[in-house]
Amino acid sequence: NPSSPKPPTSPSEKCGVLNVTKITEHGKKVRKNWTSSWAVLQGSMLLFAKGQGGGTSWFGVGQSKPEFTVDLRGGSVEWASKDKSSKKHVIEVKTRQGTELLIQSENDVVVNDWYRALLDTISTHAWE
Ligand code: I3S
Repeated sequence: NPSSPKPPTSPSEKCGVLNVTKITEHGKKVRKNWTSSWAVLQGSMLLFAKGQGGGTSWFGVGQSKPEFTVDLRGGSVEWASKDKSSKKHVIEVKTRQGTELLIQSENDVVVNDWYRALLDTISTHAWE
């Protein structure tokens, strides 16, 4: 219903540093390339910007191009199975466009927070 009011910001807006790698692009398997990225969740979009020397500052986002952005609408999120990565606390994100990402942090609290936020986002935008 386009006339229904929406809150000004989504409860799932979030940012922080994560390790990320694509594993599939346009439905094709790609080679893993884990990088530390500044991740921003806004609306249904999840954006990654290469950190400036691993920094966590917003200035880095302004200065560097976003590495890539994925649209979470119609996507899915789950805990990655052991065969996807040997790392701990790994989330697998699949998009409707055929991109699969692994996101990870050594900090389990950080990862649990992201897991919840990503699920929120997907359910909030499920009918768009
Ligand atoms: O799933 P894989 O192929 O075992 O992933 C590992 C590789 O990408 C490896 O790099 P090489 O492409 O040089 O083999 C990475 O260094 C590892 O981190 C990858 O595995 P993990 O289990 O860390 O996701």
